[in-house]
Amino acid sequence: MPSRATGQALAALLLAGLALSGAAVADDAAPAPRAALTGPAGAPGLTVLYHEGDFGTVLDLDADQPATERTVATFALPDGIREDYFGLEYYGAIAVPAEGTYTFYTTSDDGSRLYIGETLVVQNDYPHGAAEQQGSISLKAGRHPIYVGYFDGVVDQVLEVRWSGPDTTKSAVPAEVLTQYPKVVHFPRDAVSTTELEWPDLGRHLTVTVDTRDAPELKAFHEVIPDVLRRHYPLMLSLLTAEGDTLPTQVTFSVRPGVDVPAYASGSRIVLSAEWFAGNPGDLGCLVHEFAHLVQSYPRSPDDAGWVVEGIADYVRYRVGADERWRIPDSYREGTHYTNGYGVTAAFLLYLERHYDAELVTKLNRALKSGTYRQALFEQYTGKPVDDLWEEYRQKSAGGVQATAPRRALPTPLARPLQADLSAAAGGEVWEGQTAAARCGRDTGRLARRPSAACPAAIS
Ligand SMILES: [Ca+2]
Ligand SMILES: [Ca+2]
Ligand SMILES: [Zn+2]
Repeated sequence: MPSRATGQALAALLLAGLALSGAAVADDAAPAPRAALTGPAGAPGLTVLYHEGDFGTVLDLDADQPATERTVATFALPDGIREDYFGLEYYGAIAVPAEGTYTFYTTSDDGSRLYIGETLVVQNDYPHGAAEQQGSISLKAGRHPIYVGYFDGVVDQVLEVRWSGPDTTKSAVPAEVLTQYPKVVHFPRDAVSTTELEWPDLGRHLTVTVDTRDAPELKAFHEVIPDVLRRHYPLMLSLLTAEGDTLPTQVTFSVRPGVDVPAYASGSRIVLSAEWFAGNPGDLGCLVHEFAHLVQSYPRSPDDAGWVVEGIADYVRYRVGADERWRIPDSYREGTHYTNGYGVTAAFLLYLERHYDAELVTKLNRALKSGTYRQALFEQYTGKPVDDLWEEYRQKSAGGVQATAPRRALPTPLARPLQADLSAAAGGEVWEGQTAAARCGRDTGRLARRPSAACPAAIS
């Protein structure tokens, strides 16, 4: 069992992380142009390392043993490589004709990253279809180390590298400006941690991998995330599982920049938005919501069940209470409907458990797991159609009836001091159910929506 001291240490770690990220953001002075390399230029061309494997990010390439190493003229997919599941690392030096700001562009399918020296200039990493990203850097005239890492998973493979500058319009980087030079880019290998969690009395174990290679400001998550699961997984199991269920034994949390929802679950991976969690490091309930999807792992849910799936995930989030600032509606809110999912549905489910069937969510969860869920089950379990139940909830709670049931007590005493510190760190903001819905990508909100990353699709 973690001690109270551990909780305070975690809070301190998180606060240290916040201070770090604050310092990084504040440093917005225009940097001096990067100094050029000295000494004689190397032979023409670039070195390219060819890797074979199922890489989810360019960051995986540095630690992998390449299959081949050769010299190529410029950035183009070389001959003799496979069509899927490979990676390439190009490195050398690029000669810029005059001092100034240069913009680099990569178009890639799947991910790519471009560095000048050890500075990340183009972040276009992670699995995706052909897409262009760009970035700029101020350079002195002369040669500068350049590195482009690229990987392809499946389907199409595309890599194009362009640049533009004071006297150069946007065009492919030509072979004439490229010469050989050693690789200077290496990725952190200590930013991926694996924690083995065990609950001997439950006969359960879980391997938790946390990857913050692209979010150094969130390194406290290597302790925070396993701690959230260590404390809350038993209650999640009691809410969502029965004897004989197949349960996740491994989960990877990847913190990535450029994810336009706060988090989503896909397979055994939970992808967290680096920007969201840098601003909201105490949003531990979001981790619970996403991990609930892994425990749910419903087979094929009917198309009209998405709201129940998301409602149950937020019901679990509420019952677990990992984040005390997060609230679900405590009464009907004008304009909401039970099919909204998330906190709105969670509050409705709590109302139904209080007034009709204390085991309602357990039963709905079992039906979803066994592929027998249908909306008529609400009537079977409560004696009333779901629309009638909602109308009743709407009218009663307009009269002040509270919908919420008491939360289960937190399993350890460390939650409160930790949460108090986290709340203070994030400005004491209180998140509510409606906002939480936006935060899973289903509704408009602070972050743009991306239906493909929405929770129901990701877990189906
Ligand atoms: Ca391919
Ligand atoms: Ca591809
Ligand atoms: Zn969700």
